[in-house]
Amino acid sequence: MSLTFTSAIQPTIGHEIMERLHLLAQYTEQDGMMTRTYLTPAHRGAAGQIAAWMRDAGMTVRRDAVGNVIGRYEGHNADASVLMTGSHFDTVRNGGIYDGLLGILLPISCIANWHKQGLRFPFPIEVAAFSEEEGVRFKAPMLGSRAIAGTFQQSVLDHVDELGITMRDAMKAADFNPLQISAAAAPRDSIAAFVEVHIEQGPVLLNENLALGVVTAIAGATRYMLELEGIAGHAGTVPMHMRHDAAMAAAEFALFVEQRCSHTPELVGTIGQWTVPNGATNVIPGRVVLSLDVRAGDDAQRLSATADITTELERICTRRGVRSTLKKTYETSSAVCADWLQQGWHASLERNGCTMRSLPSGAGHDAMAIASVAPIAMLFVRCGNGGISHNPAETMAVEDATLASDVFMDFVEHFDALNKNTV
Ligand code: HGY
Ligand code: MN
Ligand code: MN
Repeated sequence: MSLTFTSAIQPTIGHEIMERLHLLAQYTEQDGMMTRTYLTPAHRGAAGQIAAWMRDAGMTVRRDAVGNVIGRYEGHNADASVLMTGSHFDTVRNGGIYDGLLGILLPISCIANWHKQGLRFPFPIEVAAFSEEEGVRFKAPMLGSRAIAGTFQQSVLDHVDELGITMRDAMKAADFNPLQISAAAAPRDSIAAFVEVHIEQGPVLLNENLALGVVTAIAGATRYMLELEGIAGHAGTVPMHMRHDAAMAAAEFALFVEQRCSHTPELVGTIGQWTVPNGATNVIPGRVVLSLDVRAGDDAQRLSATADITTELERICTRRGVRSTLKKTYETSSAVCADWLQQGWHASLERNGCTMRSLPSGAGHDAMAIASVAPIAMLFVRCGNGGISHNPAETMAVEDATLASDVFMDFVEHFDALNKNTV
């Protein structure tokens, strides 16, 4: 869909970003909804379009072994540590078109703006379009940014998708070499800083009528896949007290997760997937497969909650005569944003007439993965529709895209001085 501009409206950088966000949305694997999972044809199409926009903006483009698309805008000193920015271009199923993509397209449009002016910096800038962050297809998130951080776990290559295809085979089918993943890691100390622009995915900025905010820390998370095995049986003949009903065990477990996570600020627990394989109306569920996602800004809170939840799971299963198999698929500590980078964002907000607002991120981001090899910071952009995200109703305003671009360009234009002040 291309946005038509009346002569009255002067196209801004925000208009270009919004138009491209809508153009990229055509690369989906489910008609009528935004679903772009790792290494599907839709994913490949989006990667090609992003690479083309990077080249048009004066960048050289490379793809690494896990499919990250990395645009490089050379500076005056090619040996200087790089200022890296970027985000992910995969989506959840039936998600929004801004999550991740804003953090790729906004820097590309800003670099195109500098390129038009022939402006270069003392350092190179890299825009990383991370190939996989949501963890939808292979149940392990942040595969792209972990590869660059050098923390990719080889065991994930054996994870299978819903068709039983391993990540390893999916990579080979897409002409990527799993044996080359370790070569994707950024050389030590090669990244001066990683800064990510992302929609807030929450209501804080919207409720305070603020367009932008600076992230203080990103909540840590633990994810599991849980299989409950009871005894399938005839729905009409097995008395209630004689059942080993896997779905009822799951229901009691789910209500405990909700109760345990409801009394601590910033502690959340979510069962996002819940299936009764081969279930039928007239069969007592013998098997249930669930996902569990527990997060908190404070790592001790999260670990205390996961300990209580796993203890309660054993109690429920013992009492109901149901077997459980709990597999941790992901765990990451909370990541703190570097003070000096936060100050840099605040200075750019102030120079652009914005109110200073700091806030934590309950959502996970690629910045958490890169935090193991470089100082990180994030700029949040207001969401509309109550701040909803991971939902087709996700939205943001073109004016906020323009303001975020102005602040991002200001931040980069002042980065060299900022970086020098830290040595
Ligand atoms: O799950 C998250 O927080 C992120 O959207 N991947
Ligand atoms: Mn997301
Ligand atoms: Mn995201």
